[in-house]
Amino acid sequence: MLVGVVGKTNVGKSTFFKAATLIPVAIDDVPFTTIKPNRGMAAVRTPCVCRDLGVRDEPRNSKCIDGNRFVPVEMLDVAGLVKGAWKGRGLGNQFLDDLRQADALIHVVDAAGSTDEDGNRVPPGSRDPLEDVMEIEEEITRWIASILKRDWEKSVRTSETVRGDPLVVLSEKLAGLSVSRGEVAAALEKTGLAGTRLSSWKDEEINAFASAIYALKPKVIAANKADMKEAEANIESMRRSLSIPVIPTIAEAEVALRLAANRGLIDYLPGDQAFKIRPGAQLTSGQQDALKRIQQMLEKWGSTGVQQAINEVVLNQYGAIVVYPVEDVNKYSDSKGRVLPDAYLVRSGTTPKEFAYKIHTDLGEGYLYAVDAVTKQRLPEDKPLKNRVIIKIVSSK
Ligand SMILES: Nc1nc2c(ncn2[C@@H]2O[C@H](COP(=O)(O)OP(=O)(O)O)[C@@H](O)[C@H]2O)c(=O)[nH]1
Ligand SMILES: [Mg+2]
Repeated sequence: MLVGVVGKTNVGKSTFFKAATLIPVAIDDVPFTTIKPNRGMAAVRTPCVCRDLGVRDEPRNSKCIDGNRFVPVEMLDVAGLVKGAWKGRGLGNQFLDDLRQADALIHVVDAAGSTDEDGNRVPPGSRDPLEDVMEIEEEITRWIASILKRDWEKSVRTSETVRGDPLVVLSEKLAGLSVSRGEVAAALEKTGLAGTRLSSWKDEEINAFASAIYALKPKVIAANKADMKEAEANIESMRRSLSIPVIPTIAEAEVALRLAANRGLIDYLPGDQAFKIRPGAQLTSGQQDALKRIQQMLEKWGSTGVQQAINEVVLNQYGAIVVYPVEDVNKYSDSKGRVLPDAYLVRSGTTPKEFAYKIHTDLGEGYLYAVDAVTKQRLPEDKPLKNRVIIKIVSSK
């Protein structure tokens, strides 16, 4: 799965991305610093099954620290969207095209209101971040509508050949946007357009449908720059007005904490509510001051919010579960004896057979049956997997 980090310029997208992946990327005040999309691996933090089972694991595709399994998820840092992007303004459609592949979105806003609509610096408090939320939603919705409107007459004709059912035609048009047929059906229901003929659709119907499609995209708002005093009131007002989760974030502080932890100066895991300076850590007075300030922010907000935003969008909004495939159901290990080597994120509803295909086409094609390693019971091939299941797949290939 792929999480896209979207938002206006200068709100802290690249800082968020760097914090989440700790890949050094260009961080700058200049608009369009991030011209090429950056891809990296972030992680979801989940309680590892190793503690429940009382085993010592040896992760390969993921990390387990103090009983926390960090499961990888791909992340894309997209350059700042600007108003009119859907018409090709700024780097326009390039941003939007990058977003096609995203299964879920983290929409970063400047909660302190310190950047204007084009991402230029303004005194904190002068911009209402709610407007940024609305504008980006508007851009993405218009963009979806513009894709639908391409070759509209042809789509209408094609839809008539499939008994006027728009579902097939619309699904095909949106297939490149990581929008499933089920989502198209849900958007048709929600807008009351199910069962109508495309030939009867005007701009209004197309726009309403595009908006419903965007509403289905799993997303959260990362209310960034929460360290600035102007942010608090804006966060409250966004929470009142929006139906999606608003998570206060301090991306800059998360970068500092992860770097300090990587250098062995502090004990800190992404998502923690506090950190500890390690005994004997050599800190400059500047570092000490910075850590003190960060400590105060953590006390105020509970965390830097970066890990929380990733977890929220992947686990709760997208609905991912964690699955641990193994070879040996007694040792919970792979063929080389590594205990609980891998953890995968898949969307809830995924069946054992679908999961087999996700790991390897051969495993899916040769699928015979699957076993729950804990209960040793066979799992029905068409029943959704449960979160944190440890599964052995038996395949003829
Ligand atoms: N106060 C504050 N500033 C931040 C935070 N995160 C990023 N910034 C600053 O915001 C500016 C833009 O950051 P950048 O990540 O390049 O934004 P992007 O254009 O959205 O990718 C930089 O000056 C960052 O240092 C934060 O959590 N708090
Ligand atoms: Mg950037």
